[in-house]
Amino acid sequence: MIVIPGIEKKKIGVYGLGVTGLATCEALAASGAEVYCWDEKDEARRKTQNTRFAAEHPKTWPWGELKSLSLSPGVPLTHPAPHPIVKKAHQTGVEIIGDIEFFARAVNAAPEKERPRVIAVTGSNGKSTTTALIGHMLKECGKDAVIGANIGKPVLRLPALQAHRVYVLELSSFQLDLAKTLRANVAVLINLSPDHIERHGGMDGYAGAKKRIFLNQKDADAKIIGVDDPWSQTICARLMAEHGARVTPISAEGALGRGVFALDGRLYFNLGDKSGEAGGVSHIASLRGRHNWQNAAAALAAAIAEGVAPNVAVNAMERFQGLAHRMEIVAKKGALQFVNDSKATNADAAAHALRSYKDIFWIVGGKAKEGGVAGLRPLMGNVRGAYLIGEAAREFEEQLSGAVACFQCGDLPTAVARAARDAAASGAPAPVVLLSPACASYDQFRSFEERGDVFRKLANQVEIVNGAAA
Ligand code: UMA
Repeated sequence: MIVIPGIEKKKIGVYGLGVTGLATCEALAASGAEVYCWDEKDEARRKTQNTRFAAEHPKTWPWGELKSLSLSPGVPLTHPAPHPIVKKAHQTGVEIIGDIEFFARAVNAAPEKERPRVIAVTGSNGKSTTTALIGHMLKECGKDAVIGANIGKPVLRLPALQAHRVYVLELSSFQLDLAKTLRANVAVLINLSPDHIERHGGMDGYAGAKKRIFLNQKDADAKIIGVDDPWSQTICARLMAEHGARVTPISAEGALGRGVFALDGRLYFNLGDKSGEAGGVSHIASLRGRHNWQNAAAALAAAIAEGVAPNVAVNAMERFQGLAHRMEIVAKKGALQFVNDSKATNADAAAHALRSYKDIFWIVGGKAKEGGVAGLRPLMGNVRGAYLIGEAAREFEEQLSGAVACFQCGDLPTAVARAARDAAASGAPAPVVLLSPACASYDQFRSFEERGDVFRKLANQVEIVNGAAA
């Protein structure tokens, strides 16, 4: 656990008691603070029974004495409208921060020689894979690397600060909005495409939150940024104008005069004082597809910034197992593969999987995001059928109509059964039943993880008898 200095006997409010809120309460209480916490759900509040921070309605909090309000990332800060707790904090002059800011304050309070290193990773897609890959490579090189934050393990639950430790953090736009003094020794912005727009009031607000990853960096700190989309390119151009050689552009689309890039699954670095080929990744199952080559290029740039030799870093990638719910092969039945890409909660993310396989039997739908799936029509050449589920099913059928055969399935068990039956009967040499929903999961599941776990279970229950799914 991270101990936060300077908050002993201070009164601090914590709003939202999911994984972030509970970890924050624990760390604050262990650091000597007086914690006031609340969650709108009974079930979440119950988790504070018999703790040092029993939930108490914000109406009774000592607002005049509160030092800070720690907000969970899921609580709206500005859009679509500030949450009432945010308004209350503004009215009473209480600062609003998040768990990442407490971590930053703990790191900033450490004497320079004892300060651990921080690698912060963000982007619209691929940030979990890149974070895990950086952590994996550093560990293989004998470093004491720990990974956390948006990837699932709340930052304040990570092991205590130590000088030799490297904290590799995946940060969301919500978390970045609530972090004010975080300084990353290495900051990575992989890519930008529209996501969480409703929470940031538009693309400008979203990109503004994402570029906060570079906030507070010193000139010598590494600034790594993708240049394969127009929004990241604009941020990169501004950073280069200010910081020149400490900016490392990355690309999976073409060679760069300066930077780290992937060409046909091979990684190259061109960093002024050193340049060359680091090795190939196209044969690594967990790094399949061009989008993963972008992640690999970003991770390689971060490893180089941490002093790892490029060929050693790429060699370590060979043993990277990948993450659950990201193009994860969960079952194989003869030639038929079941791929769980439940983390693909928007069309852009689903596009990666749709480009990576042929003869896809695609399970898609859930709670739709802005823009839907109309933009995926050009990829339907790889798709034999779309098996539609959830709230978005009718709307998606209209958007895909004429580009691919659509089947209304309602729920995931029905979709898996139909897709598996059709895939087994298709005669395709290597058919793939792919769950890549391009949607949030909340209409039918508690989370994308639960949706992926249900898919894994269903896929393993499918039986192929005489070439047909039973
Ligand atoms: N709550 C309220 N009022 C509100 C909103 C939420 O009381 O207005 C309560 C809910 O009842 C619930 C709790 O707050 O009990 C949930 O808090 P939360 O939504 O902030 O979620 P956590 O459980 O704390 O998980 C968060 C991240 N979730 C979000 O940002 C939505 C997790 O990222 C992250 O792994 C975790 O912190 C640890 O850092 C998930 C995610 O979907 C995976 N992230 C988004 C993404 O990757 O696109 C940003």
